[in-house]
Amino acid sequence: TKLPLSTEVTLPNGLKYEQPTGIFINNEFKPSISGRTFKVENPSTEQVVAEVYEGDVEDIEAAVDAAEKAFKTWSVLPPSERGRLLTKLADKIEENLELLASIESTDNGKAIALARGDVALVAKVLRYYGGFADKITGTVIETNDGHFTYTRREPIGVCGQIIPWNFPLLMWSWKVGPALATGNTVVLKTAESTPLSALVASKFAAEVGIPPGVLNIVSGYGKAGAALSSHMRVKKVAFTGSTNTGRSILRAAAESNLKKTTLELGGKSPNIVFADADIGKAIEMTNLGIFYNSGEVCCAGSRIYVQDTIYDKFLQELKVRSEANKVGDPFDPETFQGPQTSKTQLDKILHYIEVGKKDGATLVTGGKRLDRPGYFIAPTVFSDVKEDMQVVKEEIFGPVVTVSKFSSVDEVIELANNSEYGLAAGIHTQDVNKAIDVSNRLNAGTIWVNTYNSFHEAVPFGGYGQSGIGREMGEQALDNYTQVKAVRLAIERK
Ligand code: TXE
Repeated sequence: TKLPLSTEVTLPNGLKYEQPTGIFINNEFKPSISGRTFKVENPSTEQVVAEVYEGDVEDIEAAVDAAEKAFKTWSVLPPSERGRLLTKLADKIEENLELLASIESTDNGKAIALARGDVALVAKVLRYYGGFADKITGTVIETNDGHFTYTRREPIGVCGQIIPWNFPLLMWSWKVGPALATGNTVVLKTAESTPLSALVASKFAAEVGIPPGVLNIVSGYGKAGAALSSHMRVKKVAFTGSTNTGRSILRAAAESNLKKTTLELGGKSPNIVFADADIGKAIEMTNLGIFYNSGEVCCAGSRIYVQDTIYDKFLQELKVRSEANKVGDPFDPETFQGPQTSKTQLDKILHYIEVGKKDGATLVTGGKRLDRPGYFIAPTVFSDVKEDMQVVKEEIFGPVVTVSKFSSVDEVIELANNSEYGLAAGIHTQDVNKAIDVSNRLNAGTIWVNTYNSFHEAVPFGGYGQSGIGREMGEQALDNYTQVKAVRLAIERK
């Protein structure tokens, strides 16, 4: 029997809604061409929430056809009209905040309070880029050589976008907002473990009047993503996910049509606590830095460096603080940490915990799966680590942090920068001079001083080193989705 194109879902908090299940092309949900489907699991209960159609190469083809056709009209629409539609979509997302947040908590497993924050930021991102739509301008360049010269910033064409499962709807907005504002059209592939919210939000996009073919969504696995990154008619690809997959996307882009590529990849971000920090606040922010979103954050502060004179006290307080994090049902308003998003992620993290123990790190707290259904892991802190241990070098992407000791500023900068990644870094100090000096010397795309995981739609985000290429959010993201044309007119004096 064929899967219906919409199914009624009752979420764990009792909310009922209609979940679209199809591939979203030309503002319509359709079965995948192969007819194949896959099941979506609630990681808190290990139960199936819904089933959706699985897109593959041929669905990507159909979506690219639709996006290419829509580009002809969308790209030349008065920009304010594109802005108006994005703003309307932002309003619609906000009106449905509770539903979308509940879907995120069910599908990804994140605590409901965090999910509400995600969806609120989704609306802000769309509104921010909606506001930019009619403010994208070229320049006139005075060359004083008998020419009139100006530039235009033009959209690129069909954009392929591939997103992960840790912030399903937020990643959707970071990709879709700037692409649509600048006049591009989109084929977006969601992550196989979290396809639900993007389908609902895309239905809203159609409802507010975004024309058919402008935004197309394909649920599916890596193969569908690979079809996008190697597609000859996709002119730009944007990806968030693992560094390895990022590499294969860049390779596919190079081997196909040299499509413009932006990548937002992994990290192993240092979080530095100086002896002159407000220790209470530093504990809050290092705790939040790693355990926020169950540690499934690309910029998680997964390496804590503490100055030697406060090290013992800090470690003891962090142990107490992390043990106070409420881990459990994401719909409990008190919950801070939900389950890991999938069995695969759970197993990967538990493996790293074993490796850390075997390598001789001291397990200060946590280190185990909770004895209940769902993929829950106790907040885990390692101390007595060596810099070359796997748990210090590699991205674990879970609630696992290492704590090391340092004595001088120069030493901690060397330790912090000793990573192939460079997504973010945290500094905790009450000395402004030190904060600025250390910020200047750290190799990271974002530096948080006396805070952590603090995002804003106007602030660019992205990585140094192998953490990625390009910046998302802020004005910078508009560069990813526009290309500059220079026009030179010879002036004849008659
Ligand atoms: O990532 P993948 P996975 C890291 C984190 C995590 C690890 C593995 O360390 O434990 O990656 O997670 C699609 N061509 N991050 O396996 O494979 C895939 O379907 C094109 C960090 O989930 O990178 C999904 O939509 N696309 C990260 C997306 O890529 C392909 C967030 C991400 O999956 C593809 C997620 C291919 N060949 C994981 N193969 C962050 N930076 O926030 C897979 N995909």
